[in-house]
This record gives sequence, C-alpha cells and structure tokens, in this order.
Amino acid sequence: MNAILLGPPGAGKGTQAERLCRSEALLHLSTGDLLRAAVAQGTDLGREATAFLDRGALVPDALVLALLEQPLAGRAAGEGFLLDGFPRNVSQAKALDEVLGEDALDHVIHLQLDDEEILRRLLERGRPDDSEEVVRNRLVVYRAETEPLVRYYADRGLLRAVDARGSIDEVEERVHSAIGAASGPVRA
Ligand code: B4P
Repeated sequence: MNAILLGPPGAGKGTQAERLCRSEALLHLSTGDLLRAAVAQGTDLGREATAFLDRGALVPDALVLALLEQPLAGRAAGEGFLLDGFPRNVSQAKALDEVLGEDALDHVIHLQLDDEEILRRLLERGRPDDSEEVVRNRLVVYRAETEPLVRYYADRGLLRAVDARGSIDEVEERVHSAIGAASGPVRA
C-alpha cells in the first residue's frame, strides 16, 4: 500500500503516521522530520530551510524534493510507503506523479480538524514553530497552498476523509476504516 497523509498543521499527521506505518509495515517518510533532522545536523540544506520553518512558510520545493529523493529510491522492492506532510502544494504533487507514475498511490488520507483545536494542540506541544503567530501563518499557508490538493486527489478517486477530532485511538480507528485496512490498529 502507498499512501499520503494530508491535513492542516497539528491535525495529527505525524502521530497517526507512526501508528499506521507500524500496523501496515510501511516506510514512513515525513518531510517535516527530514527537514528538522537536516537543521539539527547543520547541513547546507538544513541551514537554507531554517528561515522558512521558523516563520511557518513552506520550504522551497527543490529542497524538499532533494530530501525525499534518496529514501524513495532506496526503498525495498515491494515496500509500501506513507508520505506524511508531502506533497504540500500542487507543484509537489505533480513532481511526485512524475517520480512515481500516476498510478502509484492507493489512498490520500485527509485528516480534518478545526482551527481552534489545531491551535490548542500545537500551543500545548510547544515546538519552536508552534508559537501562536507562526501557527496562524502555517494555517494561512495550508488553506492557500495545501488545501487545493483535496480536490486534486478527490478528482482521482483517492481521497479518504477522516474526522481528526477525539482521542488518538479514535482517530486511528477511523483511519483504518477509511482505508479498509485488514490488520487494524496494533495494541501494545
Ligand atoms: P510537519 O512536520 O508536517 O508538522 P505539522 O503539520 O505541524 O504536524 P502534524 O500534523 O504532523 O501533527 P502532530 O501529529 O505532530 O510540518 C512542519 C513544517 O515543516 C511546516 O510548517 C513547513 O515549514 C515544513 N514542511 C514540512 N513538509 C513540507 C513540504 N512538503 N514542503 C514544504 N515545507 C514543508 O500532532 C500535533 C500535536 O497534537 C502533537 O503534540 C500530538 O501529540 C497532538 N495530537 C495528535 N493527535 C491528537 C489527538 N487526537 N488528540 C489530542 N492531541 C493530539
């Protein structure tokens, strides 16, 4: 299975991706995590990305695509993947189609959450890019740049809408129902 997790900042993409990749044995590719790792390692790419992350802007497409190139090419034969936080705009989606071919995706899971709950969750998390001002900018960027992907993938019959309110376990159950996963959530 190859899938994308789409949704506003703080909807729980990273949280749900971790669980889904465990239960379905998928390769987890989070562009947010890859960018933060590049920043922490002080690579040239990380230094370039810092200013964008700090103000909640999208990092330029070329940098994000460069980060994904190796992990996507290096995946084991037949290994499914979950893209978490990528694509973030239509141009990234088109680049992905070019790299993988248009039939590569099985599901685009769309986590839906209102702005009030997003702010509550992110202010509680408190990552450096989770200040109220930066989160509000990330939301503006999401509506303008990322939300058009909902139509992009709905038109291709790939969109699976998931209500992201409620507990992490409840959302996980909904994700599994939305994709018709045979295995269901893994419980410790
Ligand atoms: P991301 O790393 O993708 O992060 P995010 O959208 O803020 O969070 P996510 O939805 O994963 O929420 P999480 O599970 O952590 O992006 C960060 C930045 O990187 C972007 O602003 C951008 O600058 C850059 N970037 C990333 N990808 C890019 C791309 N492709 N192109 C350009 N730029 C890119 O959950 C949030 C919090 O809520 C956590 O504390 C979690 O514990 C909590 N939570 C989750 N589910 C919950 C639930 N059901 N109930 C209560 N709390 C919950």
